Order: sequence, then C-alpha cells, then structure tokens
Amino acid sequence: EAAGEVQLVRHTGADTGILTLSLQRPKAKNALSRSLVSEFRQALEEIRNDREARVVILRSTVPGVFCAGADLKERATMSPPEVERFLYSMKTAFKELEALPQPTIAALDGAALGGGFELSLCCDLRIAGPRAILGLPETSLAIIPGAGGTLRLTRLIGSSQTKALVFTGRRFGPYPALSMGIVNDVVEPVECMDEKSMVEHGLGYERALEWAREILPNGPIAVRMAKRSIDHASSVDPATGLDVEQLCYAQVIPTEDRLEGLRAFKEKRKPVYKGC
Ligand code: CO8
Repeated sequence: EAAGEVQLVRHTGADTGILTLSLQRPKAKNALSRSLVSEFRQALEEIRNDREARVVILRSTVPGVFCAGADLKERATMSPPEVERFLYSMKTAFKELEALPQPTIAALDGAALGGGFELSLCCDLRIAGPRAILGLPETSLAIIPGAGGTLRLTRLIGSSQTKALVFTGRRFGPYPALSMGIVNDVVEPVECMDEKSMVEHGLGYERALEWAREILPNGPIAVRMAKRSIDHASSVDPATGLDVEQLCYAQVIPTEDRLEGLRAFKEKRKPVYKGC
C-alpha cells in the first residue's frame, strides 16, 4: 500500500516545538493496517529523538473520522501468525506513543472507535470536536478491547463506567465523554458554519493547538518530568510514587531553565526556557 499514511509536521515561528502527527488513510477511515502502524512507529521514533519537540498533537486529516480501529478487512486476509505479529506491533506502537517523553494531545474531530479510541487513550489529553463519536464496539464483534482499552480506560474513569461502555459497546458523543472525564475539553459547533466545513475545519484540532500553545512556554524538562511522575502515580504504591516524584524533581534542580525561571520572576518578565 502507498506510503504517506502518517504525516509528521514540525511547526515553525512562535509554534516551534509543537509537532502535529496526522493519520491520513482516507479510503479506510484511518483503519490501522500493517503499513500505517509501521509508518506510525517510525514517526514516533523521530519524535522521541527530537530534542526540539515539546508538545505533540495527534490528529486525523480525514474528515469525520479520527481512526476506525483495527483494519478489519486486512485482518481477514492474514494467517494466524501474521495476525499475532500485527497485533504485537500495534500494541507496541500504542505503548511507544504512551511512553513519549513529551505531552501528547489527541484531537478527536470524528469517529474514534475500537482500536482508534484505544489509540487516543495513549495520549495525555483528549480534545473533542463537535463531531466526535467515541466507543469500544468490540463486544459487538465478539471480541474484547485488546489494545489496552480495558486497562487504560479503567485507570482513567474507573471500572464501573468502563464496564458500562464495554458491555454495551455503545457510541457516545463529546459531552458524555467530558462528563465521564474521558476528554479534557469539548468544542462547541460554530453556528454559522455548515456541516461540511465544520468537519473539514477541524475544530478539535484548532483547540488542541491552543492547548499546545499553553503548554509550550513552560519548562520543557519540567513538563516531561511531571508527565513521568504522574504516569507512575496510578501504577505504583504511594511510597514508591512519592520516591519517583522526588527523583523527577531532582532532574529539574540542576537545569539552567530553573535559574531562568527565578531570574524572570525577579525581573518581572516572561521566562524563556531552552530545555536545558
Ligand atoms: N477496517 C477496515 N476498513 C474500514 C474500517 C475498519 N475498521 N472502518 C471503515 N472501513 C472502510 C469501510 O469498509 C469503507 O470501505 P469501502 O468504501 O471499500 O466500502 C470505508 O472505510 C468507508 O467506511 P464507511 O462507508 O463505513 O464510512 P462512514 O463515514 O459511513 O463511517 C465509521 C465511518 C463510523 C468509522 C464506520 O466505518 C465504522 O463504524 N467502522 C468500523 C468501526 C469499528 O467497529 N471499529 C472497531 C474495530 S475492532 C478494533 O479496533 C479492535 C482492535 C483491538 C486490537 C486487539 C489487540 C489484541
């Protein structure tokens, strides 16, 4: 299949440090195929090694859809060992996304179903556009969420809410997602905009950019260390969690940025952080 199903853009000017990773496989609604997952993992590798990268936005350029989940058509053509290999690669990609040191924001402007929803759960923040449709329909396909959904969603919103969504497989929109704590922000539809331009305009992406711009000026090492510490918070016992926080705190102490923060405070100006 043709390459170019994943695109990585490094923003410039005042937005330098923001990276947008786009899924663009329109003919299959960004379904996760072998080629898409492989390109996606290459892009993650680039981001991980990019010292200038401060905030990452994951979005779709396909109108009306974030990601339709696993490629069900390709899967039907695979032998059992191929399926095993593919699922391993997909789950590894999800872990690699989750483990990126920079904060990540998923812009959900359309359907994020099954593996597509699980993909968004590997990001730190989720922003829903007016047309977001989320759901874990796996039980309706006689399988269960298998790319981290049962664990990551339970960690995020608790077991009872997760069971309700998984047992029913129901699809839900931005506001239920907000009230359950699945998304951090919802964008209202713009009244004067017709449906077509609303989908194409990517209101969720625009809002995700605003969030990225709010994170961007903060100390890059501090933001990374905060992410690391918070990620440990829900998986270790409290004493270990506090130890991890201390270790992460210790990483920011020797930075030049910390001194710049103190100087800027004293001089009543905005700090300029360099990430060192
Ligand atoms: N796989 C392959 N092709 C797909 C998929 C998919 N998941 N979703 C859509 N497509 C294809 C359609 O077949 C169609 O192709 P064609 O034009 O050749 O008929 C094309 O994309 C357009 O689709 P629609 O006409 O349906 O487009 P709509 O805009 O009407 O609807 C939706 C878009 C809402 C995304 C709809 O396509 C849909 O509901 N898709 C299925 C979503 C779904 O059920 N996903 C869950 C899959 S299961 C999963 O992800 C589990 C992963 C677990 C990993 C396990 C690890 C162990």
